[in-house]
Amino acid sequence: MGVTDVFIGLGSNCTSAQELLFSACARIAAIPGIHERARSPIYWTEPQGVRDQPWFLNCVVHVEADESVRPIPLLRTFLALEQALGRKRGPFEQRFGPRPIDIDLLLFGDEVSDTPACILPHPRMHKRAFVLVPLIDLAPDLLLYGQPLASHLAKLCWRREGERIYQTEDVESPII
Ligand code: PH2
Ligand code: MG
Ligand code: MG
Repeated sequence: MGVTDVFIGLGSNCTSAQELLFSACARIAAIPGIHERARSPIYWTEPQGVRDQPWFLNCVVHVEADESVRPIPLLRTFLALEQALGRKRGPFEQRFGPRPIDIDLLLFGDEVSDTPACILPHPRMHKRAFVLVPLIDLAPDLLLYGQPLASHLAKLCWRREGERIYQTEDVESPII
């Protein structure tokens, strides 16, 4: 069977965002059965979904998972890591709002899943320049829904200035 290539999206818009991303990366690399392959650069990204909040730091991590790792338990581990790093979930936390850390499972090999517990590929990744740009840094040849990542990016209204990624929401196909 061998190993599976897994891509993970990380985001934070707290004052200590960079430390939180580094800390999350270290904790992900320490998960049994996971081996880190590469980290993208960290980008400053314009908030999507809820516009009126601080800019985010985002990056993508590529890990290899051995056969002992499955997507749903891995998602549970990510939730526990988010909590350990100070994330609260509950009625007072705004969907798409500010957060100390968000750890999203983007791709688990070629697996496709549409259950409430686990949607793969991540359902909004193809609409988000803050995911596609760092993912292209790591895996420029990857296909998503049979198309190159760059062709998904080309459909978005975005621009890059150095490490900054701006994205204007497309009213025809809202990101939410
Ligand atoms: N995460 C969200 C909502 N909006 N915007 C940016 N730029 N980066 C994020 O990581 C992000 C977001 C919900 O997970
Ligand atoms: Mg997210
Ligand atoms: Mg999340």
